[in-house]
Amino acid sequence: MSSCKEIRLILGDQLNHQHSWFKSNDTSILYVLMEVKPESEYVTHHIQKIAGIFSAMRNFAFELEENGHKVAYFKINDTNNRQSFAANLKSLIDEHGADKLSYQLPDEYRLDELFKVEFPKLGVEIQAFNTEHFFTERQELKEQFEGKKTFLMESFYRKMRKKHDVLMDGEQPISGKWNYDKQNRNKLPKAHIPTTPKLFENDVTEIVNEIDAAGINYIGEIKPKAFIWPISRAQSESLLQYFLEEMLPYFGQFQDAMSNEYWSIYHSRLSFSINLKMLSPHEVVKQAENHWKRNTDTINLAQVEGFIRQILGWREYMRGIYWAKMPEYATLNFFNADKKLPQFFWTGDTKMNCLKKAINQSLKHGYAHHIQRLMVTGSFCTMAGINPDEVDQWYLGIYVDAFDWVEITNTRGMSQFADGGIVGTKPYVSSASYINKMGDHCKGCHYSYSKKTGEGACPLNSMYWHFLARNHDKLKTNHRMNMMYNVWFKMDTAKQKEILDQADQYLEDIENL
Ligand code: FAD
Ligand code: DLZ
Repeated sequence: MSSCKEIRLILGDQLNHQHSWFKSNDTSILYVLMEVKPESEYVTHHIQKIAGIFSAMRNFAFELEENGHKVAYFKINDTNNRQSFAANLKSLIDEHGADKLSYQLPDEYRLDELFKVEFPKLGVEIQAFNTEHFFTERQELKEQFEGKKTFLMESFYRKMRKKHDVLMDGEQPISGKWNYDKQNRNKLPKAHIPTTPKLFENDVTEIVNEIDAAGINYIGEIKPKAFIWPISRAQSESLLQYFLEEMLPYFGQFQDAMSNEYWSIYHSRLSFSINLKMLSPHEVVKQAENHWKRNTDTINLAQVEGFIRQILGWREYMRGIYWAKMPEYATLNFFNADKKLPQFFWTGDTKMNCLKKAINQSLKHGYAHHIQRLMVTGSFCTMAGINPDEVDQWYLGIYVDAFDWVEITNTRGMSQFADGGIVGTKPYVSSASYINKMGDHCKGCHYSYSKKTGEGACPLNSMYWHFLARNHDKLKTNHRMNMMYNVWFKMDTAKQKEILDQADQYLEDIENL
């Protein structure tokens, strides 16, 4: 039996080669990673998410060993795998006579609490370490907005730009402007063909077979011999380089565009790598800024600012909200929405073309870009009054990048407005005119985007007004909603009734839309 004084736990989303833990080699330290069933089953995950995480964990463990570290790895079907973090750790502590357990702070509240309760029972010294991943500390956002009613992302973002000296000219933003959001709202021009996304062809057959053998329930499709997501730091780095060279010149401009044909347009598809910590947000932001500085003739500031805002701004802001507001945040339901998520979210079988595309590509790739998540599936659920618990379960399961801290703040907060306006200043809901403005989904759709009522009217149109009308009491003091309520109250009552009746009809028959 080899003895190790200290056991260090690494979670499936803590694959950070740059962590100070790995700066030197120490044979009295045993690193441990484990595939355990409860983590695969707290929600029904997409098969690509489970296979991607297990593959990346196995690669990480292999690379640590190659670098001279001692590693224990529990595969999902190993006979000695007790399928729990604490039970597996206990057996390692006993086997090695270790007297200390270290772990990196989990990003998820559930695990953070679990570890605080279970680890002290193991009878060894416990030490928690920072993940050394984020720009901010867990409580930083809370402290910044102490005593304030709202947490404004824009003021947080500007502070971050200054603090980390990103796109700055002294104390001022480069070129004098902080935000180019308004320039980032174009649809794809007619003949425009976006750059092909970089897809890997990883063979994950063995892992998928093991997941099946373990009897883990999952959703979605996978091509096990050509798995498209990056499963190592090297692949993640090459995806980042590809993005900088091929996609960044158009990123901001087409950030909000939607398309029948192109499923990721100019989006980076880096969220899986960043959330697993195979890439650090610092290096992604710095490399984007430096790449822009070297290529100002081909990349304008709006493109790079749009990208950096997502990572230095939104991503850190969402994490800050999570730690400021959990665990209550996971229970918020501002509109008291209580409907069930329609079955077509699991099959893609709907006549609404925008939803069909977004759901089918999510099942196919475990991915949809931000506007699909926010303005297609998200907006539909908000307007239909779906219970946010069900909406959260769907988003947390289906996307390869979905982890509670960033899923729940985006879904329950930004998308469903179930937090009553902590993350967003107004609900993100849209009628068909927005969908039609930003892409080509409405062309060839079973429904007509220009009709509010009657045969073939797009359900989104009447649902939009139904949502506003039934939630007037909750939204009437929100100044950002004034314009839309003015339009609604100027409509004659017969027209209003026709629209509400149409929406009622659609909502009653929601499974068949
Ligand atoms: P890009 O468009 O290329 O953006 C670059 C990077 O910016 C992303 O990789 C991501 O790290 C970061 N980013 C962009 N927007 C956000 C945001 N709103 N919050 C946090 N980070 C952001 N993101 C997740 O990582 N996990 C989730 O579970 C998740 N769930 C979401 C659910 C809903 C309802 C909505 C509206 C958004 C959600 N997002 C989530 C945010 C965003 O949609 C994804 O980060 C993005 O689509 C990932 O694709 P990408 O890497 O191509 O992003
Ligand atoms: C999502 C996930 C899955 C499916 N499996 C594992 C696992 O077997 N072992 C592990 O350490 N982590 C896994 N994860 C990630 C965790 O469930 C959890 O979401 C993150 O660690 C929270 O930040």
